[in-house]
Amino acid sequence: MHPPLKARRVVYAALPIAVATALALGGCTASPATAEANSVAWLYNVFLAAAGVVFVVVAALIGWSVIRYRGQAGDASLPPQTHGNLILEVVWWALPTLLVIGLFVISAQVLNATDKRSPSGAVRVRVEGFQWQWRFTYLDSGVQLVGLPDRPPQLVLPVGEQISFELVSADVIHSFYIPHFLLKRDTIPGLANRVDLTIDRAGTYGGQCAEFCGLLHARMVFSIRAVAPSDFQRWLSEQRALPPSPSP
Ligand SMILES: [Cu+2]
Repeated sequence: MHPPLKARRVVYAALPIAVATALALGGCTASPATAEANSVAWLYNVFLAAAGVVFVVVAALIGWSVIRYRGQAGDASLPPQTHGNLILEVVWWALPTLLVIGLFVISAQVLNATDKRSPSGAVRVRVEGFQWQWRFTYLDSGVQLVGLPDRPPQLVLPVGEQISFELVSADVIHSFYIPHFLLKRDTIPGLANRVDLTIDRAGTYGGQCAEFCGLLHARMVFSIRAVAPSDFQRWLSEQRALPPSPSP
C-alpha cells in the first residue's frame, strides 16, 4: 500500500529544507588550519555522520510505521499486540552500546593527540589577557606585542613548526579563541594554561576573547598571521630591532 499523496508531498517538501539546513550548518564550521584542528574536525564529522545515520533510520522507521499502520475511519480494533522479542531487544541494546563505545574511544584518542605536549624546540609564546586586550610575548626572543582596544595586535607564527602557548591573565578570566584552530582556552588569574599546536596552512586567522570580561570585551580581537619559517625569522629580527611597544 502506498502512502497518500499528501504525506508524500510533505516528505518531498521537507527533504530539501533538511538538506539545505545541514549544508548551512556545515558551512558555519571554520576550515581547520592546524594539525590538531584537523583531528577535531574529523571527529566532528564522524559524530555528524553517526548522528545522521541514526536520524535517518529512526525517522524512516517511525514514518513508515505511522503511515503503514494508521487507523482507518470507523475501525476501532487494535492491531496485533506483541509482548517482547528477544533478538530485537538484544540488537537495539547492542547497536547503541557499540556506537557509544566506539565514539568514546576515538574521542579519547583525539583528545590525547590534541593535548600532547610539544618536545623542546617549539616556538614559545606567552599569551596574557588583560582588560581589554592581549599581550603576546615570544619567550625565546623577548619580542612583545601589546594590543589596545582600538589597535588589535597581530601575532606572527611559522607554519609547520610546533608552537607552545602559555595562557595567563592579568586580571579576570578571558578566553583565547581562534575559530580556524578550533581552539578556545581560558586565561585564568593565578593559573597558567598551556596549548601546543602546529599550524599547517599559511594565512591570516581572526581571534577574539570568548569570555565576557567587562565593558570593552568585544574589542579584545586579534589576528594570527601564519607564514613560512624563514619569513617568521625575518619578521622576528625586524621586531627585535624596533623599540618596545608602549604599555597600555
Ligand atoms: Cu573578554
